[in-house]
Amino acid sequence: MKKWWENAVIYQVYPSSFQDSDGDGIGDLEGVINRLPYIEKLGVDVIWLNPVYKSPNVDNGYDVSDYEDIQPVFGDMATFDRLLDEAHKRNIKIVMDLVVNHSSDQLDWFISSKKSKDNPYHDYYIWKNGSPDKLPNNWGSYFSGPAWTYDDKLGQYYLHLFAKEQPELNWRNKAMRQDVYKMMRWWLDKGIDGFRMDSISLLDKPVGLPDVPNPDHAKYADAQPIVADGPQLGQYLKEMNREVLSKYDGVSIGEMIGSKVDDAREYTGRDNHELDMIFQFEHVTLTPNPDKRLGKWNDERVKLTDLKASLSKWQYGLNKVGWNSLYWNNHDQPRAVSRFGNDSDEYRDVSAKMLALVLHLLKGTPYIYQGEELGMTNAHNTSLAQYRDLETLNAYKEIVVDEKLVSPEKMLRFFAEISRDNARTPMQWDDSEKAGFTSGKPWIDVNPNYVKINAQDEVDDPHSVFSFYEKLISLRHQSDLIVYGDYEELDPEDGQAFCYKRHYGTQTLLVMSNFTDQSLIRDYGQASGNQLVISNYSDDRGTMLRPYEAKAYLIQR
Ligand code: TEU
Repeated sequence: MKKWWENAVIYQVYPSSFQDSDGDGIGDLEGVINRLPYIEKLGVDVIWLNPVYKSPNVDNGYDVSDYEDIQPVFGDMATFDRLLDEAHKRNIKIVMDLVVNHSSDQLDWFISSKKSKDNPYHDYYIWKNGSPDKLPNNWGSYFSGPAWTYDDKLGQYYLHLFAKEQPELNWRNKAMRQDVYKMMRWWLDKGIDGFRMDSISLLDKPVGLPDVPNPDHAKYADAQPIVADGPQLGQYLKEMNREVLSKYDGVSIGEMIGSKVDDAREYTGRDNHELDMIFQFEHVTLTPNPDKRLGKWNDERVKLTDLKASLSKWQYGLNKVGWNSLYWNNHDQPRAVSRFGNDSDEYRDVSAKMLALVLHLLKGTPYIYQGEELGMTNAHNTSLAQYRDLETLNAYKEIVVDEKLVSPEKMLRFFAEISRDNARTPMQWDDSEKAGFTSGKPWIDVNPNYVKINAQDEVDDPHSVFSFYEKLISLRHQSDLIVYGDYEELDPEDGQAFCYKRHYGTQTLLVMSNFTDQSLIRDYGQASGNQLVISNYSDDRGTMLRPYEAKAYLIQR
């Protein structure tokens, strides 16, 4: 049976950076409402809203201190209800971000939990007896430093895989899980259309919380290999599905850092009744620094053959037994046109369209991260003062200041390539001051290239990146071949072009793309009288692929 989200396209709104309506320099819900006509014109079906819950904002809202109230800087619940209503009027669904691998340390559950060891909420979190000078194990945080913080009063440590203000929830505790399910129902009963589930692959920590064996790191070990995809995770997801998700027609999307294809076949397998689809991280973590102590901080460009191999593995791996989320960008990843394309003046437009075509003609549900549809680029920051993200700032302190592993200049080069802040610069609406994002001082610098790259210039330009995304979305909405066709990669060893086919009944779609600034010749029989469906060039040169040229042909067998 077909599911509504199989031919949907999802637009990700990072509220802080989308549209400010009250001049405080921070985006808000009223701003999202004001921009619904823009989102509607793009033609997407769903908005995934990053967290807007009450939060101390240590990690830009991924530290929730009240799951059933709105962060005042974003507005109030009445405004959220109006956003939901206005979106539904436009046939746009709203998916919320569910952050239940951890909470804020300001959530009442944690405030109670740390009152005493026998408090009913104590076991909602993960505590270990210990002394101030001996950590329970060698685990490190994604945001630098140890994954443990000591509470003097209790004489215990609590676990946090992210910031110390984000204590891990204990999913072995049934009462805690029931409270999460109750909260989920509260939102679904309001009429939201599903959840993107943050860090959900990390819920089931290994029994005994053992050390990571043979850690490569200087000080703290990367716990992900022994935490992600724990043996109980499937049971928790089945229980969540049974008790909540199965009772609604919403979509469930797991953010599953560390998950492999076999794990995903379980999580998204239709008959397993767990999740509908997942975000996997393989294609966006292909170039970790060879020095493990530096983790992801690197400025090496990915090899196309590695990128293709990863995408193909997931296309083949989930074909007919699961479902992929298709993405290049989100609020944690650098801008794709800078990372995988070419953001020079000469090639930014055409390479942004090439990346869009390659992604949107794959099998799965495509995601567009705000500004991607304009061809927005990395920030190209030159100073540490321009960064806001704690992951970036903590890494600088640990790697450059404390450990002195690399120079400030080198670390700033790494940040310019892959800091999460590259995706968090304000939406570029027009060429007025601050790009029309705010009338105040933006919380993070607007990318100076807004004068050339902005929605006002693109929305009505039939040759713009925006219009190209509109075409791709419209194509998906009218084509079972694009939604359901089987994937076949062509020439995996080709390090310059990414070409593949999609097969559905008697129809075949041939997709060809050039990832380089050179002209190539690639002949897959496309020229013999087949219908050119879409191209990022205005004419067709048959077997020639010009710089960053991408096109698709319908081949009737
Ligand atoms: O991220 C999960 C995650 O592990 C990575 O994306 C991580 O944020 C980092 O970028 C890896 O280098 C989710 C949210 O998307 C992220 O914004 C939050 O900071 C994180 O969880 C904690 O809630």
